[in-house]
Amino acid sequence: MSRSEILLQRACRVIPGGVNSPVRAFKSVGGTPPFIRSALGARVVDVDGREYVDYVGSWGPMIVGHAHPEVVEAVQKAAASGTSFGAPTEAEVLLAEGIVQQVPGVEMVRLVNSGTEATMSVLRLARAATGRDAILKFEGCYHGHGDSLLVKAGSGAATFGVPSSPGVPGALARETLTLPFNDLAAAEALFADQPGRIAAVIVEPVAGNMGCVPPVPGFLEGLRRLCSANGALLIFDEVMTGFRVALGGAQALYGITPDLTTLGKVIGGGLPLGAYGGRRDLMEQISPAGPVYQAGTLSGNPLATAAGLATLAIISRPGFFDRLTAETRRLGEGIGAVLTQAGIPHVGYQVGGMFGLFFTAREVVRDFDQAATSDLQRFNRWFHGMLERGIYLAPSQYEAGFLSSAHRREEIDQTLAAAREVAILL
Ligand code: HOZ
Repeated sequence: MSRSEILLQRACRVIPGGVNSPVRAFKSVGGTPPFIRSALGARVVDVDGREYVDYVGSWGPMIVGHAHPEVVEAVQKAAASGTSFGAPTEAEVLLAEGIVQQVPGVEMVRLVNSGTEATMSVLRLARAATGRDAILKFEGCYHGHGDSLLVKAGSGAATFGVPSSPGVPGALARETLTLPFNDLAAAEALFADQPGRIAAVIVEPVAGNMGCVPPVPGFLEGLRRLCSANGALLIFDEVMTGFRVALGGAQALYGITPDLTTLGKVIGGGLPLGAYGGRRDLMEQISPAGPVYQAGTLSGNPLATAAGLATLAIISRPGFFDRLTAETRRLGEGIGAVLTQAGIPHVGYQVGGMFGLFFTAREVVRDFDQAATSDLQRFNRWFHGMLERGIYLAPSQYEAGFLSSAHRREEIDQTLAAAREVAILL
């Protein structure tokens, strides 16, 4: 028995499913997840000493690679000065200023501890600011595990076939309206049908929790227009895309400014940190500036802000995103060419430093139903074939992959060599 198998058995006795977040389990692909011992740059090493090129990147945050010396030094320095004060710090101000400077729609920002906290909090604000209760989200978009948002969510919920979780009060779920991603006509019809009811539209501007699905031209622009015309707020959930598809996130990449934005992952540089921000008049309604309550003992803590600041400093350097985008494209197109040569139907997308691959005979994937046409058996063979060859991909067809600046020619060539071997077994 491997050490990972032994640890999983022990874990399952004391942790539900043996993992602290469902997507880490190999439930849908079968087998035992490698328990990770350490990581450096683009590679992780498991407790059995096996090394993998890592395209999970802690599900997005590790954009400068694991244990980047500048991030490690910043965290060590911060830790030596105390790990939490429950009082304001200079680092919080610096990080907030950095976010405001880079993200077009963010004039003020509140730091929290996770993406889920950010999305839960931003919905409360949107409801308070509009005096309306209903929200519109898109099928297959995942906005964390808050009650209002765990309806037709992608990611783990889609992987495990849980469209909406038990325990979500029906009254709340009824206030969550859902439509297919990229379907602007449906959103127009819904607004026409329910005037004055919708507080906010929340969307992943590039869907990254049903695989990676970019917006079709006009979709985000149309949502912007619809929200403005109907007194609803447009929320971009950029927990995944923020500081990942471009320095200013998807809103900078596509030139659409939402009213509110949620952030997470990259801004914490691998430590727990999320944020929500947006128009000043809205954010000034947050307590103690305004009446909308939201709080957190560890919010903006010194370790997370140190890691976030160090990471933002690195990714702000000239050429960072050009190179990351080019390498991600080289990987995605390289895998695409290998699969085409092997006669395997597929659709692949890359945006900035994220990518997706669907084993489907469709020509395009635009929404969750189309993503769900993927051949899951083939995905499983792909996943395990790559893992056996030292390539660590997310264990679900419905997840995106992530590159870091530590992924160099060597890692990508190794990945493509593995893909060539696996493609003929699919
Ligand atoms: N958005 C990530 C998965 N799609 C979150 C990772 C997690 O849930 O653990």
